[in-house]
Amino acid sequence: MRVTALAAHTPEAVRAALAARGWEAQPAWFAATGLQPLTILLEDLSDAEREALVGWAARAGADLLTGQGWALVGAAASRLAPLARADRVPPSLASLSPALARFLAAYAEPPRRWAIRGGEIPLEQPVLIGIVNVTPDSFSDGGRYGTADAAAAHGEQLAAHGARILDVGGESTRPGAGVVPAAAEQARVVPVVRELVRRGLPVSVDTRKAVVAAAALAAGAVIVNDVSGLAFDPAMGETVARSQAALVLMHMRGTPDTMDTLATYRHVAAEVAAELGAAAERAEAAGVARERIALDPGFGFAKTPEHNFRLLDELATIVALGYPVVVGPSRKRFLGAATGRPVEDRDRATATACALAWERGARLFRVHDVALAREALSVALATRPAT
Ligand code: PMM
Repeated sequence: MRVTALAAHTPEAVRAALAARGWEAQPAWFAATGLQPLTILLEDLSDAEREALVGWAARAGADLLTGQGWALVGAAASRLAPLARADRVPPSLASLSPALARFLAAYAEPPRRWAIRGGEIPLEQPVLIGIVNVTPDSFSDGGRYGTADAAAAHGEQLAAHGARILDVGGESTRPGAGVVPAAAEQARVVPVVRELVRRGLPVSVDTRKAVVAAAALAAGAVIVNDVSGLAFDPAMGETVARSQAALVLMHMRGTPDTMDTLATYRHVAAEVAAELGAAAERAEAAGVARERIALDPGFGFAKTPEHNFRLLDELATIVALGYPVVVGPSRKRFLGAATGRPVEDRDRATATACALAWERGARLFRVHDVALAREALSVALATRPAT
């Protein structure tokens, strides 16, 4: 007998093994996704739920590690699936079905498009978001594009390098930065948005403030990128909903001047996923359609380098929420911690982080050096096409 260990971290190896042995494409893919091992973490479990879970795991042949109020369940996706079905789940475990059903659906059918105002962005290929900062003090490129014309020309160059979206920001969010008054921020971003829109480029506005977002949307922006995840301005959700713009909800805690003291997590991936899930619920409650929402783990915001690396490795936990995932590692401090490179020499590290993030399910990449990230992502795409 000959024994080969397959690369079972994705269904691809099993699909290919079945295809090589004569299976048709469709059944091979379904069988491969069913065989895929998954692990779910259940928290806030009552004693009765935990007991029911122990019984179920023994019957289903699932692996279970459990403690007070929590359980880790590991099994093939096909074994976990009955727990997501109202007609199959034991009654005492019914409360876990809706979340598990969403997770399994996101895993089997990840979003293939992101709806933006007036159109949609396909997600089969990496989507590059070029950074156009019009701030005098951004940590990596502050003060370089002081006039609307210079900023727009820079944006146009990023588009020529492959940026599908240009993200215009007028308020630095580097650690310790204070709030820029809305009028000043608006005066910085609106002329640049207008100029980029005039040149036919899709624009996202990077702001936490509803009035700035509204002014940028009136000037033709199609996406709002809110680094506070709707936590800063209570009017933001409705402003975005009214305009039918798309919304990026980024994770952070506190504000840029307090966030470094709030980088305290027991289990960073689970906590960031829970907080982003709550932000998405707030956005939907404010009227933003689910298909217009994208999530971003917020590298560098209320996170130590170790937290950022853990999150990058465990990005699939955020992807499992079922929304398109954006990442913005560009030139950030944690990349300096790994490479020893100063901020102006972190574009290769950024491109590498993007490739790793693609492999874990991210689809949109907010970067300064679009050409380099695109090159790294083309290798990642060839290795792992979007499912
Ligand atoms: N990072 C910065 C600003 N805006 N938006 C999203 N969605 N994700 C990010 O990671 C992010 C962001 C800070 O970086 P910059 O000063 O270089 O723009």
